[in-house]
Amino acid sequence: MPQIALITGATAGFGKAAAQRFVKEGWNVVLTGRRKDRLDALVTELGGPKRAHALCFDIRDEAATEAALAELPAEFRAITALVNNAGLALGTAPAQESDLNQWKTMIDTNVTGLVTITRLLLDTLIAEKGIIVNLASIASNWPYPGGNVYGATKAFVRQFSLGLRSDLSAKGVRVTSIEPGMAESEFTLVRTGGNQEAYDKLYAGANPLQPEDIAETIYWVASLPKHVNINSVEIMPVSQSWAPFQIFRG
Ligand code: NDP
Ligand code: 8X3
Repeated sequence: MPQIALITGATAGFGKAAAQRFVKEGWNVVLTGRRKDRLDALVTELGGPKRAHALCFDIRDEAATEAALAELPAEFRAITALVNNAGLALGTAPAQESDLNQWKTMIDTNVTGLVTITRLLLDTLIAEKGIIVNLASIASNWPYPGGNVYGATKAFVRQFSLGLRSDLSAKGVRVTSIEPGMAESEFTLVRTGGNQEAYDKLYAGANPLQPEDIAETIYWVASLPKHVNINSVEIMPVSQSWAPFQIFRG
Protein backbone atom coordinates (compact mmCIF):
# COMPACT_ATOMS: atom_id res chain seq x y z
CA MET A 1 0.00 0.00 0.00
CA PRO A 2 1.36 3.47 -0.85
CA GLN A 3 2.00 5.85 2.01
CA ILE A 4 -0.28 8.91 2.26
CA ALA A 5 0.89 12.52 2.68
CA LEU A 6 -1.62 15.26 3.48
CA ILE A 7 -0.24 18.58 2.24
CA THR A 8 -1.97 21.81 3.21
CA GLY A 9 -1.74 24.71 0.77
CA ALA A 10 -1.15 22.50 -2.27
CA THR A 11 -2.62 24.93 -4.83
CA ALA A 12 0.68 26.81 -5.29
CA GLY A 13 4.33 27.12 -4.37
CA PHE A 14 5.94 24.69 -1.93
CA GLY A 15 2.77 22.66 -1.35
CA LYS A 16 2.18 21.98 -5.04
CA ALA A 17 5.85 21.09 -5.60
CA ALA A 18 5.78 18.79 -2.56
CA ALA A 19 2.68 17.01 -3.87
CA GLN A 20 4.41 16.46 -7.23
CA ARG A 21 7.50 15.13 -5.44
CA PHE A 22 5.67 12.72 -3.13
CA VAL A 23 3.60 11.30 -5.99
CA LYS A 24 6.73 10.88 -8.14
CA GLU A 25 8.18 8.77 -5.31
CA GLY A 26 5.11 6.52 -5.19
CA TRP A 27 3.16 8.12 -2.36
CA ASN A 28 -0.51 9.06 -2.64
CA VAL A 29 -1.53 12.53 -1.50
CA VAL A 30 -4.35 14.51 0.05
CA LEU A 31 -4.26 18.09 -1.25
CA THR A 32 -5.84 21.04 0.53
CA GLY A 33 -6.45 24.69 -0.28
CA ARG A 34 -9.27 27.12 -1.04
CA ARG A 35 -8.94 27.27 -4.84
CA LYS A 36 -10.97 24.30 -6.06
CA ASP A 37 -10.07 24.73 -9.74
CA ARG A 38 -6.38 24.42 -8.91
CA LEU A 39 -6.94 21.43 -6.61
CA ASP A 40 -8.94 19.62 -9.31
CA ALA A 41 -6.31 20.36 -11.96
CA LEU A 42 -3.55 19.06 -9.68
CA VAL A 43 -5.46 15.83 -8.95
CA THR A 44 -5.66 15.24 -12.71
CA GLU A 45 -1.99 16.13 -13.23
CA LEU A 46 -0.92 13.73 -10.48
CA GLY A 47 -2.70 10.74 -12.02
CA GLY A 48 -6.32 11.12 -10.97
CA PRO A 49 -8.41 10.07 -7.96
CA LYS A 50 -6.44 6.89 -7.21
CA ARG A 51 -3.28 8.92 -6.51
CA ALA A 52 -4.62 12.20 -5.13
CA HIS A 53 -7.67 13.42 -3.26
CA ALA A 54 -8.61 17.11 -2.94
CA LEU A 55 -10.14 18.73 0.15
CA CYS A 56 -11.26 22.29 -0.49
CA PHE A 57 -11.59 24.34 2.70
CA ASP A 58 -10.29 27.40 4.51
CA ILE A 59 -7.77 26.30 7.13
CA ARG A 60 -8.93 29.12 9.43
CA ASP A 61 -12.35 27.44 9.72
CA GLU A 62 -12.24 24.66 12.34
CA ALA A 63 -15.66 23.21 11.45
CA ALA A 64 -14.78 23.14 7.74
CA THR A 65 -11.43 21.49 8.49
CA GLU A 66 -13.10 18.82 10.62
CA ALA A 67 -15.84 18.21 8.04
CA ALA A 68 -13.31 17.91 5.21
CA LEU A 69 -11.23 15.33 7.09
CA ALA A 70 -14.39 13.38 7.98
CA GLU A 71 -15.16 13.12 4.24
CA LEU A 72 -11.86 11.44 3.38
CA PRO A 73 -12.34 8.15 1.51
CA ALA A 74 -11.06 5.08 3.40
CA GLU A 75 -8.05 4.67 1.11
CA PHE A 76 -6.77 8.18 1.96
CA ARG A 77 -7.27 8.03 5.74
CA ALA A 78 -4.06 6.36 6.90
CA ILE A 79 -2.02 9.57 6.73
CA THR A 80 1.65 9.01 7.51
CA ALA A 81 2.94 12.50 6.67
CA LEU A 82 1.22 15.76 7.54
CA VAL A 83 2.88 18.67 5.73
CA ASN A 84 1.65 21.86 7.40
CA ASN A 85 2.48 24.26 4.61
CA ALA A 86 -0.58 26.53 4.14
CA GLY A 87 0.34 30.01 5.27
CA LEU A 88 0.92 33.57 4.28
CA ALA A 89 2.45 36.92 5.06
CA LEU A 90 0.41 40.09 4.64
CA GLY A 91 2.16 43.44 4.49
CA THR A 92 5.67 44.69 5.17
CA ALA A 93 4.78 47.85 7.11
CA PRO A 94 6.28 48.66 10.49
CA ALA A 95 4.06 47.59 13.40
CA GLN A 96 2.84 51.11 14.06
CA GLU A 97 1.50 51.36 10.50
CA SER A 98 0.20 47.81 10.15
CA ASP A 99 -3.38 46.71 9.59
CA LEU A 100 -4.76 44.77 12.57
CA ASN A 101 -6.96 42.66 10.29
CA GLN A 102 -3.88 41.51 8.37
CA TRP A 103 -2.21 40.55 11.65
CA LYS A 104 -5.27 38.53 12.69
CA THR A 105 -5.43 36.77 9.31
CA MET A 106 -1.80 35.69 9.65
CA ILE A 107 -2.36 34.41 13.19
CA ASP A 108 -5.60 32.62 12.23
CA THR A 109 -3.93 30.93 9.25
CA ASN A 110 -0.33 30.30 10.26
CA VAL A 111 -0.95 29.51 13.93
CA THR A 112 -4.58 28.58 14.66
CA GLY A 113 -5.19 26.76 11.38
CA LEU A 114 -1.97 24.80 11.65
CA VAL A 115 -2.61 23.83 15.26
CA THR A 116 -6.19 22.80 14.48
CA ILE A 117 -5.44 20.39 11.66
CA THR A 118 -2.49 18.99 13.59
CA ARG A 119 -4.64 18.22 16.62
CA LEU A 120 -7.37 16.67 14.43
CA LEU A 121 -4.82 14.32 12.82
CA LEU A 122 -2.70 13.45 15.84
CA ASP A 123 -4.41 10.14 16.63
CA THR A 124 -3.96 9.04 13.01
CA LEU A 125 -0.32 10.12 12.96
CA ILE A 126 0.34 8.26 16.21
CA ALA A 127 -1.39 5.13 14.89
CA GLU A 128 0.71 5.32 11.71
CA LYS A 129 3.95 6.32 13.51
CA GLY A 130 4.03 9.17 11.02
CA ILE A 131 5.77 12.50 10.56
CA ILE A 132 4.70 16.13 10.86
CA VAL A 133 6.60 18.59 8.66
CA ASN A 134 5.90 22.20 9.54
CA LEU A 135 6.75 25.16 7.30
CA ALA A 136 8.30 27.78 9.54
CA SER A 137 10.71 30.36 8.09
CA ILE A 138 14.00 32.14 8.60
CA ALA A 139 11.60 34.75 10.04
CA SER A 140 11.14 32.31 12.97
CA ASN A 141 14.78 32.87 13.86
CA TRP A 142 15.76 36.31 12.57
CA PRO A 143 13.68 39.45 13.09
CA TYR A 144 13.59 42.09 10.37
CA PRO A 145 11.80 45.42 9.93
CA GLY A 146 8.22 44.83 8.81
CA GLY A 147 8.35 41.15 9.79
CA ASN A 148 6.57 41.75 13.13
CA VAL A 149 3.52 39.44 13.27
CA TYR A 150 4.54 37.22 10.34
CA GLY A 151 7.84 36.44 12.08
CA ALA A 152 6.04 35.85 15.36
CA THR A 153 3.66 33.33 13.76
CA LYS A 154 6.61 31.48 12.28
CA ALA A 155 8.48 31.51 15.61
CA PHE A 156 5.36 29.85 17.01
CA VAL A 157 5.50 27.21 14.27
CA ARG A 158 9.13 26.41 15.03
CA GLN A 159 8.60 26.23 18.80
CA PHE A 160 5.38 24.22 18.41
CA SER A 161 7.35 21.76 16.27
CA LEU A 162 9.99 21.31 18.97
CA GLY A 163 7.31 20.94 21.65
CA LEU A 164 5.49 18.34 19.57
CA ARG A 165 8.79 16.47 19.25
CA SER A 166 9.05 16.28 23.02
CA ASP A 167 5.51 14.98 23.40
CA LEU A 168 5.52 12.57 20.47
CA SER A 169 8.95 10.95 20.59
CA ALA A 170 7.65 8.12 22.79
CA LYS A 171 4.95 7.50 20.18
CA GLY A 172 7.44 7.17 17.33
CA VAL A 173 6.10 10.26 15.56
CA ARG A 174 8.74 12.45 13.93
CA VAL A 175 8.47 16.24 13.71
CA THR A 176 10.49 18.68 11.60
CA SER A 177 10.51 22.45 11.35
CA ILE A 178 11.61 23.65 7.91
CA GLU A 179 12.79 27.26 7.86
CA PRO A 180 13.27 28.62 4.34
CA GLY A 181 14.62 31.99 3.34
CA MET A 182 13.84 33.83 0.13
CA ALA A 183 11.92 31.54 -2.20
CA GLU A 184 10.16 32.51 -5.40
CA SER A 185 6.43 31.79 -5.25
CA GLU A 186 3.08 33.55 -5.06
CA PHE A 187 4.02 34.32 -1.43
CA THR A 188 5.32 37.78 -2.39
CA LEU A 189 2.29 38.59 -4.55
CA VAL A 190 0.03 37.65 -1.62
CA ARG A 191 2.14 39.66 0.80
CA THR A 192 2.09 42.80 -1.35
CA GLY A 193 -1.55 42.58 -2.47
CA GLY A 194 -0.58 41.52 -6.00
CA ASN A 195 2.25 43.99 -6.64
CA GLN A 196 4.10 42.45 -9.61
CA GLU A 197 6.73 45.21 -9.56
CA ALA A 198 7.61 44.40 -5.93
CA TYR A 199 7.77 40.71 -6.84
CA ASP A 200 10.11 41.34 -9.78
CA LYS A 201 12.32 43.67 -7.73
CA LEU A 202 12.68 41.26 -4.80
CA TYR A 203 13.85 38.32 -6.85
CA ALA A 204 15.81 40.19 -9.57
CA GLY A 205 19.37 38.90 -9.79
CA ALA A 206 19.02 37.02 -6.47
CA ASN A 207 18.68 33.47 -7.80
CA PRO A 208 16.16 32.68 -5.04
CA LEU A 209 15.17 29.24 -3.78
CA GLN A 210 12.50 27.56 -5.89
CA PRO A 211 9.50 25.56 -4.61
CA GLU A 212 11.20 22.39 -5.87
CA ASP A 213 14.16 23.05 -3.54
CA ILE A 214 11.83 23.08 -0.54
CA ALA A 215 9.86 20.08 -1.83
CA GLU A 216 13.16 18.18 -2.00
CA THR A 217 13.82 18.95 1.68
CA ILE A 218 10.28 18.06 2.75
CA TYR A 219 10.52 14.74 0.94
CA TRP A 220 14.02 14.10 2.30
CA VAL A 221 13.01 14.46 5.96
CA ALA A 222 9.91 12.32 5.41
CA SER A 223 11.77 9.55 3.62
CA LEU A 224 14.62 9.09 6.11
CA PRO A 225 14.65 5.90 8.18
CA LYS A 226 11.97 5.97 10.90
CA HIS A 227 14.56 6.26 13.71
CA VAL A 228 16.00 9.51 12.28
CA ASN A 229 14.43 12.86 13.19
CA ILE A 230 15.60 16.10 11.58
CA ASN A 231 14.54 18.66 14.19
CA SER A 232 14.94 21.79 12.11
CA VAL A 233 16.40 22.83 8.79
CA GLU A 234 17.20 26.45 7.91
CA ILE A 235 17.68 26.97 4.18
CA MET A 236 18.64 30.09 2.24
CA PRO A 237 19.66 30.79 -1.32
CA VAL A 238 23.42 31.33 -1.52
CA SER A 239 22.75 34.98 -2.40
CA GLN A 240 21.06 35.62 0.97
CA SER A 241 22.97 36.07 4.23
CA TRP A 242 23.07 38.30 7.30
CA ALA A 243 23.57 42.04 7.62
CA PRO A 244 24.87 44.11 10.54
CA PHE A 245 22.45 45.22 13.28
CA GLN A 246 20.75 48.52 12.51
CA ILE A 247 21.54 51.39 14.90
CA PHE A 248 19.04 54.18 15.47
CA ARG A 249 20.84 57.43 16.40
CA GLY A 250 18.41 59.93 17.94
P1 NDP B 1 2.20 30.43 -1.82
O1 NDP B 1 1.51 31.73 -1.64
O2 NDP B 1 2.74 30.08 -3.15
O3 NDP B 1 1.24 29.23 -1.33
C1 NDP B 1 0.52 29.33 -0.12
C2 NDP B 1 -0.47 28.19 -0.01
O4 NDP B 1 -1.18 28.35 1.24
C3 NDP B 1 -1.51 28.19 -1.13
O5 NDP B 1 -1.70 26.88 -1.58
C4 NDP B 1 -2.77 28.70 -0.44
O6 NDP B 1 -3.91 28.08 -1.00
C5 NDP B 1 -2.56 28.20 1.00
N1 NDP B 1 -3.34 28.99 1.94
C6 NDP B 1 -3.14 30.28 2.32
N2 NDP B 1 -4.13 30.68 3.14
C7 NDP B 1 -4.98 29.63 3.27
C8 NDP B 1 -6.20 29.43 3.97
N3 NDP B 1 -6.78 30.39 4.71
N4 NDP B 1 -6.81 28.23 3.88
C9 NDP B 1 -6.27 27.24 3.13
N5 NDP B 1 -5.11 27.36 2.46
C10 NDP B 1 -4.49 28.55 2.51
O7 NDP B 1 3.36 30.43 -0.70
P2 NDP B 1 4.64 29.46 -0.48
O8 NDP B 1 4.47 28.18 -1.18
O9 NDP B 1 5.85 30.26 -0.76
O10 NDP B 1 4.57 29.29 1.10
C11 NDP B 1 4.20 28.08 1.72
C12 NDP B 1 4.55 28.18 3.19
O11 NDP B 1 5.94 28.43 3.33
C13 NDP B 1 3.86 29.32 3.94
O12 NDP B 1 3.53 28.86 5.23
C14 NDP B 1 4.91 30.41 4.00
O13 NDP B 1 4.72 31.25 5.12
C15 NDP B 1 6.17 29.58 4.12
N6 NDP B 1 7.40 30.22 3.67
C16 NDP B 1 7.50 30.82 2.44
C17 NDP B 1 8.70 31.39 2.04
C18 NDP B 1 8.87 32.11 0.74
O14 NDP B 1 9.79 32.96 0.64
N7 NDP B 1 8.09 31.83 -0.28
C19 NDP B 1 9.90 31.31 2.90
C20 NDP B 1 9.66 30.68 4.18
C21 NDP B 1 8.48 30.13 4.52
P3 NDP B 1 -5.29 28.82 -1.40
O15 NDP B 1 -4.95 30.26 -1.67
O16 NDP B 1 -5.77 28.08 -2.59
O17 NDP B 1 -6.16 28.63 -0.21
C1 8X3 C 1 9.42 34.00 4.18
C2 8X3 C 1 10.83 34.44 4.26
O1 8X3 C 1 12.35 36.41 4.79
O2 8X3 C 1 10.27 36.89 3.64
O3 8X3 C 1 9.05 33.30 5.32
O4 8X3 C 1 10.25 36.32 5.96
S1 8X3 C 1 10.91 36.09 4.69
